[in-house]
Amino acid sequence: APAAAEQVEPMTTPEREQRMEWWRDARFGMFVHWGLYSGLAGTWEGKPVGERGGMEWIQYRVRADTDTYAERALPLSKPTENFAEQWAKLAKQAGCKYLVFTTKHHDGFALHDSAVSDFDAGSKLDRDLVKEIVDACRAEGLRVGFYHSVIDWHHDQYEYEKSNQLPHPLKGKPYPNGERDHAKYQEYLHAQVKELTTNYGPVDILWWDYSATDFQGEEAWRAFELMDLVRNKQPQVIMNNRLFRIPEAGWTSMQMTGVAAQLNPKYGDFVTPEQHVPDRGLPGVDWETCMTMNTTWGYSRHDQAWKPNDQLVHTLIDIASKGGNFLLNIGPTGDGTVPPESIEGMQAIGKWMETNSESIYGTTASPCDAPAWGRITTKGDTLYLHVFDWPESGELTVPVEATAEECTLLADAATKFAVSSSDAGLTVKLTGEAVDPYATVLKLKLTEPIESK
Ligand code: H79
Repeated sequence: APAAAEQVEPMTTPEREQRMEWWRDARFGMFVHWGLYSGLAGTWEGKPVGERGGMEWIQYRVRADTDTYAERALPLSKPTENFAEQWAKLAKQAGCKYLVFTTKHHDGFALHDSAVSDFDAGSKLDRDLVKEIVDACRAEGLRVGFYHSVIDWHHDQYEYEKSNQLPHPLKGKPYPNGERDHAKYQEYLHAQVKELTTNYGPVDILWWDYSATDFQGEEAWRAFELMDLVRNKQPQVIMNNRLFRIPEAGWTSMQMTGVAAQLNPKYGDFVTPEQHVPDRGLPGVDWETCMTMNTTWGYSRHDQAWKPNDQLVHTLIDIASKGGNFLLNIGPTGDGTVPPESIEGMQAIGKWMETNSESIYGTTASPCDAPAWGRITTKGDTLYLHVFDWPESGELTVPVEATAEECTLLADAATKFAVSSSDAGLTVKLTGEAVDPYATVLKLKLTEPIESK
């Protein structure tokens, strides 16, 4: 955690506070990685490219040029007629309030029907997959976000030797067609983003990915102009800060350690720790952990390292107890089918949410450090006690200075527990057993509202 002296008041505006409201209440979203890599399924020339991680990076991992990659991947990319409906229904069932999907990943293949490219679903699949997905989300009442890669391995003017840090399948090899003019790539990037923010109705989130410390912001993407373009088309949109990778942008774009604990909205509305949950949140900094259910974002038939359901539920609760959002990924196959393990995991969360979502939606961080028995979320004068380990002693201590009004089971308001107070805080006297295999939630009503930490 940063030193106290580094902590400064976050900068914000009433407009920003207003547009962040739904997102802060939502707490839970579904991420979807689907692209040409999905059909390849982590396999190249009949062999697994690896067991773990990053199969949406398969083109890079085998160092394929874009023609070879596309030639092999395209025949394997055939979304079913109702694939988008399946995704949206699953998100809804899981209790997600929003869905963020890849409009373009690093391989450069655009899922919409783009007038400025022929490396897109319109040209190659005769479909507008962005429209199909957006329509499906709206039909389920979900907010919708566009993940858009600013890195592009397909565009012939993308200057891949500019950064030492950003990988590219052709890195170290000469440019196939001589000189490059990165400004032309920037034009193309802006043009596609203009299409995406003009032709599909309201867009709730722009999820940029990603920058390196040696290639970012203005130089790499004409970032401020790009953000302005989006904001002008979509005044309510919120954006992450991955167009940048500088200390002034607050917490770094992927990890949340090592820089000043400030998020300047000039660089984005929220920060995005990837594949990890921070030890604690920071007041006034909006953050969202994105995570996979196995180890890869894009589908791989070789990755079976699925996280167990209790871990998924606990992670959602842990994040909420620290004031963050959880963006949990699925990687559908080439025809858009969601892996059965992902369906199971999402449904397990959904089942838990059916009874307990009141303790997640619209809550803020815990008023105290995480106790050994579980996690706490806050809503005004109410604490939600998420009991991961039902204590043998029959007692739960909540280390807060407060007075209790009553404590009930969230799943059954008729079940009440006695609460006593001492120097250690409030102690709940439990009766019976845990009513949920993952987390039993108690609703502890206080006599006064309490502050989140
Ligand atoms: O879209 C997902 C990832 O592809 C992208 N962001 C999420 C949301 C991303 N994750 N990590 N990175 C980008 C940074 C790059 C990591 C790498 Fe690797 C380590 C690139 C090369 C080595 C992972 C492992 C990818 C290939 C091997």
